[in-house]
Amino acid sequence: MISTALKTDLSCQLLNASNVLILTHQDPDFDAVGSSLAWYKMLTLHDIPATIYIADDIKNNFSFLPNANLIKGGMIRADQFDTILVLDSSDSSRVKRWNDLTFSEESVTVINIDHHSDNTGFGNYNIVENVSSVGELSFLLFSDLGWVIDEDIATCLYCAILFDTGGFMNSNVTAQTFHVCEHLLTAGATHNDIIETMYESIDVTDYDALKIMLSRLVVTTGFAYSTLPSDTPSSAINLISYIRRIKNIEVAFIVKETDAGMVKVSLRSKGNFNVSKFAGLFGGGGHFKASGIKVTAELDEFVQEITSRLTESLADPAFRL
Ligand SMILES: [Mn+2]
Repeated sequence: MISTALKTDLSCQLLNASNVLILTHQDPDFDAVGSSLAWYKMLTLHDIPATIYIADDIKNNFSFLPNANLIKGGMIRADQFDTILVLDSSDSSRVKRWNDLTFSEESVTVINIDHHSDNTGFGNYNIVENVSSVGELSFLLFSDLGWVIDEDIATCLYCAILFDTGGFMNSNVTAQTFHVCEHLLTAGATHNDIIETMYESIDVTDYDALKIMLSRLVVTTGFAYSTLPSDTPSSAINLISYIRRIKNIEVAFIVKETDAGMVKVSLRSKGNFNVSKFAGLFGGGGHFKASGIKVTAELDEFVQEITSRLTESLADPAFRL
């Protein structure tokens, strides 16, 4: 529960802000971008100037979201803003180019709104709740503050929730999630259009990565994984969901080799194994059932290490609820 005092402080800070910078995590997903656009529109409706800055080259699959064309990329100086709103990021280090923003901590107020259990509380205000998505959390804040949700905001928040719940299939879905979605559909989000745009508009080249992933799939006791070499084309498809659906496994993961001698790992848990804690062994983190790792390593060596540590950890009760 967010305290009334915190909500009052938040609305005071935002309503008195002269210029708000909205940021989110690197490699942004629909929760990150949808929530950013929802906050942008809500602040604009309150005559609060706001800018969304995302340093990544974001894929055009977000382009159907209202105002997505206004997202700024490239470089930005943060000293023209008095408030920085960071969404869906467990730590400021998750924001690409955070250190290049060059602002003075005395003159800028940082508001951290997130739903990751390992959030470091890096903001001057920290609103961190264990809900499905920042989309859901943003709706709760808007409605508590009496801020009316228009059709654009409803669409953005609905996409955010839909994505982070895996189309309402993930364990983070609660009765409250559906309650929030009921309000968003009433406010003008269109379920059928959003489903078609997000899930039934796959570019056939996106299947190239899926073919590679499936051809390298390994299923073993307790877990299944695949590896993607650095020349694998990027894909808008949620590849790991294909692995997670295999029966009799507790953990699914994908190790992706990146160009700079690094590997990126996405992990999912189906049972009571804590993949956030496991990712922590490699300096990663995230949620209990969904986490990530990014380290400098060679692909094959890393796969050997992570599979042997996962076998050990699956047998260790310390990694379970
Ligand atoms: Mn999220």
